[in-house]
Amino acid sequence: MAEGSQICRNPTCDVASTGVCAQGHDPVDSCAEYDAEESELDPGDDVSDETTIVENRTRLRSSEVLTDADIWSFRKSHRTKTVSLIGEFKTGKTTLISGLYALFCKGPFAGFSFRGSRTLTGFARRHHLALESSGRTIPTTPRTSMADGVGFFHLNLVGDDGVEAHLLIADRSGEAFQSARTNTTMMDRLGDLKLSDRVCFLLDADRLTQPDTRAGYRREFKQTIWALLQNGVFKPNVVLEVLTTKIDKISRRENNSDVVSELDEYEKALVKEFAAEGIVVEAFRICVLPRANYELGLVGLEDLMRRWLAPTAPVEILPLAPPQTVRNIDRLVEVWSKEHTHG
Ligand SMILES: Nc1nc2c(ncn2[C@@H]2O[C@H](COP(=O)(O)OP(=O)(O)O)[C@@H](O)[C@H]2O)c(=O)[nH]1
Ligand SMILES: [Mg+2]
Repeated sequence: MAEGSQICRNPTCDVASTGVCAQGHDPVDSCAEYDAEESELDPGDDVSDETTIVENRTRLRSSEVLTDADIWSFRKSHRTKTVSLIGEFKTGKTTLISGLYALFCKGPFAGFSFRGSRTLTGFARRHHLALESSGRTIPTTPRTSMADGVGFFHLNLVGDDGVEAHLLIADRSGEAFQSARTNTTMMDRLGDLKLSDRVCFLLDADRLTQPDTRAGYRREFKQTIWALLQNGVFKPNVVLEVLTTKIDKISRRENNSDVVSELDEYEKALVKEFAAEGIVVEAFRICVLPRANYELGLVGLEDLMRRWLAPTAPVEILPLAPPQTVRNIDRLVEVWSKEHTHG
């Protein structure tokens, strides 16, 4: 208690030292003589103790894969590029994601260096299963099940020019797309695709060229893209690409050149079919786990990274000037737009 403090107007009351009111009022501040303003019996002490505890706590993120809900707030506070991988199960989506993570673990790649990630555990979980040290005889990644929904992996990278980039890669179960192709009510469950700046349709080179799977797979692959486009699941300026995976598998076949030209033809026909409807789709090839042909090594990943992180043209946000204006004031938007573009 500070010296000279006077919390009770009654000079005979010792409330300041004993906390007991001479007139027996309880609580003490219900006494008319008691001056709460001068009181040093600070009821806020408890609260400030709590505050100290809160300040000393560190919030740990789980660093598992992000959900739709997490990325809404993430995208509001960071400039991000979102890439969605679409492909039936076992086309190599998860392998591609863990392969990219592994490359950035080693060092700078495709003009970018690793700066951080919100999904390190998620990456590590997928990656360790793709390595020999996991105890498996062949490298593989866990199968993503439909119940898992969509999961986003995050990479925070910095370019050689010092520019920071946030990449979100969406991995979703293959079953979700298979069901969406045949049952359009499932499209509602693919709402996250509206966030994607780029969508990659993964085409399994092996399944495409095996005599027993060839016909059905070719048809279904195209149908999936058409079904998604016709149901308007993408945002208007989305970039679409077909990514042929596992090209090591076809490079080792006996009739190798025939198979490669078969793939060539399919890719070209696909690009042409969509172009005829005014839809730009480009085709690229990758190999992430060249276990059918180790000499081939990794294919297409450096270009893929540069492509995915390439700066996009700024979105036109200026309002359109109203047509045929009579009054000068109605032409202000047009005047400002010109100043903005020329200035
Ligand atoms: N030979 C070869 N196998 C691959 C390649 N990429 C993925 N795989 C294999 O294909 C299988 C399915 O891959 P996964 O990434 O789990 O497919 P997802 O279901 O689309 O996520 C796994 O056994 C992988 O090891 C590749 O480039 N070459
Ligand atoms: Mg998977």
